[in-house]
Amino acid sequence: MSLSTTDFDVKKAALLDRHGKLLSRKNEPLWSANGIFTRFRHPVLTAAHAPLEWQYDFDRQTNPFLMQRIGINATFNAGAIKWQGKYLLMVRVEATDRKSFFAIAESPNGVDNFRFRKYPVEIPQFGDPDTNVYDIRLTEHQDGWIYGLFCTERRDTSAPQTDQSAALAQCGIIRTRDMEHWERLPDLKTSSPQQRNVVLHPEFVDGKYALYTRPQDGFIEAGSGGGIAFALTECMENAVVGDEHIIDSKRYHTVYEAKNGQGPAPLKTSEGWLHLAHGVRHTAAGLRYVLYLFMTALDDVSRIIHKPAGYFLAPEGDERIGDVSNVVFCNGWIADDDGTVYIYYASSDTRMHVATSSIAQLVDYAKNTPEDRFFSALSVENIQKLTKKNERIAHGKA
Ligand code: M1P
Repeated sequence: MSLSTTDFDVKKAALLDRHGKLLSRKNEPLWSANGIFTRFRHPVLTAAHAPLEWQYDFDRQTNPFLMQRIGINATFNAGAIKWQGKYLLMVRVEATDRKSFFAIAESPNGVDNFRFRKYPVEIPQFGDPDTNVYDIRLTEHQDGWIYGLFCTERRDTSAPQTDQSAALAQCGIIRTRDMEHWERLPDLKTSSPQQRNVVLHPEFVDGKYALYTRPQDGFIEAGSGGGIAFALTECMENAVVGDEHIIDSKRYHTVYEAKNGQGPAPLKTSEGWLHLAHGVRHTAAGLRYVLYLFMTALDDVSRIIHKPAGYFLAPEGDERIGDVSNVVFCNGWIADDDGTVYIYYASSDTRMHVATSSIAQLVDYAKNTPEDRFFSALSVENIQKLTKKNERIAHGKA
């Protein structure tokens, strides 16, 4: 028995009503205990934000029970850009068939009211079709193009037929001038068997395009690779890198001991380039992904000048739970002209959040947070130094 016309219309109205309310829900800043950034009460995007037209056939004849025909599983790991006065997220949307694709969601204020455009982005194919695409980094380059570097994943055909999990990750490249029409360029060529988290630097370096790469041996394990590397290519139309030199390596007993990866394209400040990255460590419960921040020099973008110890932002509360729990990941941030920075991070490969800060706060954090000295006793020294200073202040002796 199908739904009566009235029931069909009532159910459709209820779906539209709930969806409309979710999309127009106001967000609000939460108390910032660390003073470094401000989290917001609600995620900015969830699977439930996906347009209903992507999911339901609203024809009563062909969908008499008004059932969902295409399910959306998650919205996460978004690239970001301010475009024509709006805050745009190029989101990794994952459907229930496990395929990820990109879709652009726009907000007038960067913290709520994100709405997906009518259709997902159509990525032109180049050569071997992409089985899966994800984690795009948008870079407004000095050359006038907006580039999108993303991970393109295909089955590893050297694996036996019995192994249907072996995958090869490489860096796909698209570009646009209007955030509507995309041109596909050949995938980046590197000597690494696997490549993820590749990011284009926004300015030329020695007249070349500069890339942050992440060479790795296996699909999950970084193996002998790992570490954020820096490399140059003559052009983007046929991007090839030879030497990838590691500028920020994985290191024993840190939050990036297993692997790490550059987040979004770095932000230029008067004191250096601000970088956000993710660091991964092993725990008994599996991998834990956190975000950390560092700065590189204006006269050498590959030279780290400040690197606070440990994480900048780690999964908290509900953020800890999702398809891949205990993960935060960021591949998009936006710096406004007034210095406000919108940090778009995903939690547990499931949903998107925003945290706000400012260039001034982030630079202060990078410069004045103690660096990792790699031994417990030295961490204690840092705490003693700060506590003694506060003791002097309390006694009016500072
Ligand atoms: O599941 C956590 C993340 O794992 C991968 O990141 P990385 O290559 O740095 O380990 C990616 O698949 C990423 O999309 C995902 O969020």
